[in-house]
Amino acid sequence: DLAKKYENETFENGPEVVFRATVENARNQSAKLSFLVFSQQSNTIQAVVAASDTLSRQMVKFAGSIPTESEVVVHGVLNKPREPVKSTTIQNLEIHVTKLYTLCRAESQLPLQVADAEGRIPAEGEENAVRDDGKPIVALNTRLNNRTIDLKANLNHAIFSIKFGVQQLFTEFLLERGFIGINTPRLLGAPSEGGSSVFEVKYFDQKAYLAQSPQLYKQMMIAARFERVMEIGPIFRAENSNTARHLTEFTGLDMEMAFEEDYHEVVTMLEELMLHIFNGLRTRYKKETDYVRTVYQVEEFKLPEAGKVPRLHFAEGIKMLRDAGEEIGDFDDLSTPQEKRLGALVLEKYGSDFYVLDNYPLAIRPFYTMPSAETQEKYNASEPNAGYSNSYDFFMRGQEIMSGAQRIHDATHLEKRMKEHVTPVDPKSDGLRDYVNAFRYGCPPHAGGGIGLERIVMLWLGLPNVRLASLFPRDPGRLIP
Ligand code: ATP
Ligand code: AMO
Repeated sequence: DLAKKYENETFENGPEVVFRATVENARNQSAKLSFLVFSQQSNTIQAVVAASDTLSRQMVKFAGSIPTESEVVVHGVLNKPREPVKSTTIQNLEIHVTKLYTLCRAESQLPLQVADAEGRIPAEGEENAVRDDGKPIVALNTRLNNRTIDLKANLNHAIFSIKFGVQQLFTEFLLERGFIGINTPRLLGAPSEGGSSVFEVKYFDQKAYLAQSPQLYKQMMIAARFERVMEIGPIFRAENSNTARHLTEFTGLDMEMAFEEDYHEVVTMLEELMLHIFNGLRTRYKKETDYVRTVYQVEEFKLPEAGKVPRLHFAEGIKMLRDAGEEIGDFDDLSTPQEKRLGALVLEKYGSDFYVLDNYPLAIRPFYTMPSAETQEKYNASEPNAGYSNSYDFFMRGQEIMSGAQRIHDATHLEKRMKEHVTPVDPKSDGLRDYVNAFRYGCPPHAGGGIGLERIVMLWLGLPNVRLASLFPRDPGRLIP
C-alpha cells in the first residue's frame, strides 16, 4: 500500500516503485503527456506518463487510453505533486510512470461506472436525477444487474466490512459468555417456523423444505444440555412480496440459552448484545459508517444509555399509539406504518432509536411461544389463544430486527399449544415428532432470539433498501446474478 508507506515522507525523484493497481481514470493530455489515476484498495494515486528518451509517444498514447477498471502493473518514480491534493481519497503522491503492463484489459464501455455506484439509489418516484457532482443517480436494479461492478465502489466495501463486523461482534460477545457455535440443517422434513412461507424442494423421491430458521434445532440443542448456543447461517423464506425489507434468502444471527428464573435474564443479555454491536460499529467502523451515512444523508443512530434500553410492555406500545391517534385493538399485530410510528414515538419520549417491545399477544406468535404466567392462570379452553406471551421483538429506527421468546419446554404443554394454535400443527407428524420428543427426555427453561443481519446493517446505516445489504440479493424477481 503506497499511500500508507509514503504518505508522510518528503522526497523528490524517488524512490522507484513497482506495484499492481486498477486504472480508475486515464486521459491523453497531449501527444507527449497522459494522466492516469490508479487505485489501490480504497486509496487513489495520480500518475503522469510523459514522453522522454526512454518513453515513446506511442507508450504515452497507449497509457492514456487504457480503459477504466483495467488491471495494470506500474513501474515508476514517486514524487510529491506540485499542488497539494485537496481530496480525501486521492493521496498526496504522484507517480512518474516509466513502464506499464496490462494484466487484464477491461471493456471500454462498462454497463455501470464505478464512480456512479459511489452514490445513493434514487428515492421513490425520483427518476433520472443527478448528483451534485453531475453524476447520474443509478437505479437499484441497474446496480444489482451489474453487481460485480457495483461492488467495486468504496461505498459497498464499507457496507460489507460493516456486515462482517456485525457477525464478529455478535460472535465475540456470545463466546465470552460461554456460548457454543452450532451448524444446524438447512434441508428439513417440515417447515421450521409457523407463520412464514416455506420453499419446498425435491429431495430424491420425498419432499423437503429449506429452513426458515434454525428454531427447532437450536431448542433441541438446549435439550441436549448445550445450554447456550449460537448460529450464523442462511435463512430461506418464500415471501412473495417486494418490500424494501424482505429478502427470500437472508442471514440469521440466532441464539438460544437456558435461564435460571426468568426469561428477562435472556432479554437483558440480548439488549447487551445489541449495545455491544452498536458500540463496536461506532468505534471500530466509524469511518465506514460515516461514509455511507453521508452518501445517504442519514442521521446519527441514537443509542440509549447503557442499561437503559427502553423496554415496553405490548399494552404500553398500543397505548402510546392510541394516544397519538392510531386506531388499533389491544391484541392486534402492528402494521408496518404503526411499527414506524411507534419507533418515532419511542424516539421522542426516550431519545433512543433502539427499543424492545415485550409481551406480544399469544395469538400472533408461533406455536413454540410460552404463554405469560397470567395467561396460563386464566386459561380458558374456549379461547386458548387469548392473552399475552413471554415474547419480544427488538426494533431499530422503527423496524423489526429481532424476534424472540421464552419457549415451551414441557412436551405435554407443547403438544397442546400446537393443536390449539391459530394455525395448528400436528405434533405427531414426521417433521415435528423428534422436536416434541426432545422435551419428553428433559429440557431446562430456555429463551432466545433470531436477528436479521441484513436488517441490522440496513438500519444502522439508514439504507433505504435491505437489498443494499446483501451481496447478491434474492427476492421473488431475482435469482441472478
Ligand atoms: P417476520 O415476519 O419474518 O418475523 P417481519 O418484519 O416481516 O419479520 P412480522 O411481524 O411478520 O415481521 O410483520 C410485521 C408487519 O410487516 C406485518 O404486520 C405486515 O404489515 C408487514 N409484513 C410482514 N411480512 C410481510 C411481507 N412478506 N410482505 C409485506 N409486508 C409484510
Ligand atoms: P422471525 O421470523 O421474526 O423470527 O425472524 C427473525 C428476524 O429475521 C429477520 N427477517 C428477515 N430479514 C430479511 N428478509 C426477510 N424476509 C426476513 N424475515 C425475517 C428480521 C426478523 O426479526 N425463530 C424466530 C426467532 C426466534 O424466536 O428465535 C424467527 O425466525 O430481522
